[in-house]
Amino acid sequence: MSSKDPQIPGAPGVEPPSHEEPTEPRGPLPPKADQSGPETVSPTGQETGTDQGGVAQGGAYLTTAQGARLYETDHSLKAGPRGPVLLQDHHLREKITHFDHERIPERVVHARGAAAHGVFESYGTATRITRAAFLAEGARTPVFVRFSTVLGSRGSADTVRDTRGFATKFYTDEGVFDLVGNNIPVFFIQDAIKFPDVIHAGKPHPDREIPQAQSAHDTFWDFVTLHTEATFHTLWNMSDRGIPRSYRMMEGFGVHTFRLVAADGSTTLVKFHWKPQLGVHSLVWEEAQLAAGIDPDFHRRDLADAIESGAHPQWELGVQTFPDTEDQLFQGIDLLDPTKIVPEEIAPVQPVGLLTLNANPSNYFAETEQVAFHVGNLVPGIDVTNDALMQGRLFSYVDTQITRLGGPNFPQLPINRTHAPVNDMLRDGMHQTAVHRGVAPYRPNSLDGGCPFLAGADAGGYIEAPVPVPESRKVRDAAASFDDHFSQPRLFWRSMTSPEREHITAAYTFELGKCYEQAIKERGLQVLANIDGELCAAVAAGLGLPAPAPQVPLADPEPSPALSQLGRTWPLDGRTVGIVVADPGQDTAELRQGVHAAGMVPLVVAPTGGDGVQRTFATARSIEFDALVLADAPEPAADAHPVRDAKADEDTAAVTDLDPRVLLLVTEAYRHGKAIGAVGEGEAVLTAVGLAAGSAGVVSGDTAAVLARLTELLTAHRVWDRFPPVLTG
Ligand code: HDE
Repeated sequence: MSSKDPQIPGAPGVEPPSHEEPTEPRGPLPPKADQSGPETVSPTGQETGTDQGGVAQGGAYLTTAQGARLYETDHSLKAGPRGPVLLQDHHLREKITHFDHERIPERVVHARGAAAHGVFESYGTATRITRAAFLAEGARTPVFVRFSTVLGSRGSADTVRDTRGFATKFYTDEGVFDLVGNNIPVFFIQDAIKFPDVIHAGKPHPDREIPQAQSAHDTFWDFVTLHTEATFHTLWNMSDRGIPRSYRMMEGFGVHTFRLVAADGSTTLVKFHWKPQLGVHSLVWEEAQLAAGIDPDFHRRDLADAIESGAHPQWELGVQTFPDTEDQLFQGIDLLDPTKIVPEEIAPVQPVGLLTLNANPSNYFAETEQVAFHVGNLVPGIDVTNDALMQGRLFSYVDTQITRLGGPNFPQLPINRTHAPVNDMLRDGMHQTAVHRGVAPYRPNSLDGGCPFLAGADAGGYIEAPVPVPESRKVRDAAASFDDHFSQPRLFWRSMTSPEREHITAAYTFELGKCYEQAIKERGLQVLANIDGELCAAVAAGLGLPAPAPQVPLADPEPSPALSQLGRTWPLDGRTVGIVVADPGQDTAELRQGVHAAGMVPLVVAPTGGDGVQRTFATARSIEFDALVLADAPEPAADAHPVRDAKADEDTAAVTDLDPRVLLLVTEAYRHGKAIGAVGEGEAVLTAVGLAAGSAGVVSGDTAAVLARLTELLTAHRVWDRFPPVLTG
């Protein structure tokens, strides 16, 4: 046997291989704590035995898919070491063939996402209006939540300007309930038949497939300026809501009006809201753009890191309730029009339960990618309305999932399995994994003893609310109230604070400025003129175009303060504070402990790596931090300080001595409205950057004083005084 012949360990005359891999097989790794998927229950209610303790492999040895143990997997079977590969190499063909088919189609929209497991605890406050068991007092329901962007493909950046999906799967005892919502409470269109139009307009141009995950291009603005029912959703996108700071800091909305059904059969119309305990916060645009390049996984990482560090994000589920009247209007607002909100000041959001995300998925593909949500996954006590957008969605989700997940049996995938017993008569099909018993998958039958039986309301059957259908005639049309496209955008604009208006103005100026077609820019300005003259004039000035006059009467709506993200204070769980040190060996214990004690995450940033250093000047960038602390310099390492030699008493400009990466870190943090603190010698950095202590949100002093002030500043998310009012408002 030549030295090039395959070495079969244990074969007669073959020495064990001498390389550094372990020679004794190890058992599979134990599953990570608290990270298992939903219960492994087959559609027939039996244990499937496919869950092997959270690891892919069930045994110690590498095997084929059929379980035969393999002695080698690095070389194809050849006719001699330099000869051709043999067709009979089944292991080669199995390995390559499976790899060739590893990818499934990405979602046609919402392709880019991140998800987490959690629990929903009901307060019991909704029992008067719904019989849904998971909303009964004290009910605890496992959930899986997937957040997403809409336009980008699977590998696109997280922080692009876009709507975010917020889809929740409740594994209730009465079956799966999916609340497939967004972080924006209105939609671009009033009827699902236009969904292909708005998505084709938003997706990259079909000729060059650019731009990726962006709305700042001609086809998007062509559509939304011609089709003015999109105005309100577009305005939300151009506001700070389009660039959330974190998935943990977004509101969620069911968008449509749903119908709740109580035990006595009475019905109530509701809109669902998710309210984040951490408040609603956003990036600033430059930060979002930087993050798209520096850390395209910014939101995905933030969610996973926060959960892993124990900062479990929470949202309250709430409902706005409306009487189920024949006209389905509430104070003149058409509840069937998904381009309208009902201001919270006239219909308060009433909390009904608490969602906590407490475990990361253990396998992205099996869970986040294969999860399939559907607006039609309803439980007794929750019903749909005649909203034409919702009605189209009731068709679309299963349809698209049949293609994406390769057939009709995707409800059997572990992440999609209900936790309620399943006794359906759906049979066979691609990827069927259940071994159904019995001979009579039909009703009525006598051969299976007449089973399964039907369940009336008393036995928890899902019974559609017997609401009257309006008497009318067939039309392709909508109610006249759907024609008002501008009064609620104006309400939104007038509810914004000064920095929020600035951001909106800058966003429109950027997005329309990226369009090539003059006619589209002009139409964009016309839409803005119909919202507000000052907004239109500011964007027109930025584009270098005249501001048109409004084409509709401009109303004077009562502002809705609930729409603004500013003006309150919020908890700091999971916020990150960068501690910039001059020396990797520097003692930062007091600072780190202080940051930890405030529920935040300290990240030490040093010139080079070292013990206790999480980021170096080469790897750190301001986007990662909510605040910066410039730590005291250790004695006598003045020459290793970020300001290598402040030379305060010499003419040399101190800034030239500052490490340029620290200069960038501090100036970006300042520009993005982040709190900055300097302890002791750290103040020299402020001087070198040209920031006086006492500038808005810049503090100095001893460790305790700096931490106390930073913590206070952070509760408002950003230092809003750094964004001076430009518009008169
Ligand atoms: Fe979706 N939407 N959508 N959508 N949607 C999908 O289903 C659709 C709409 C939303 O994390 C698709 O499995 C139509 C509104 C989320 O897996 C598809 C219309 C809202 C997600 C689909 C809408 C949403 C989707 C693509 C009517 C907020 C991601 C992949 C115009 C209330 C769920 C898939 C996840 C996904 C159709 C509009 C939310 C094609 C026809 C309004 C969060 O079925």
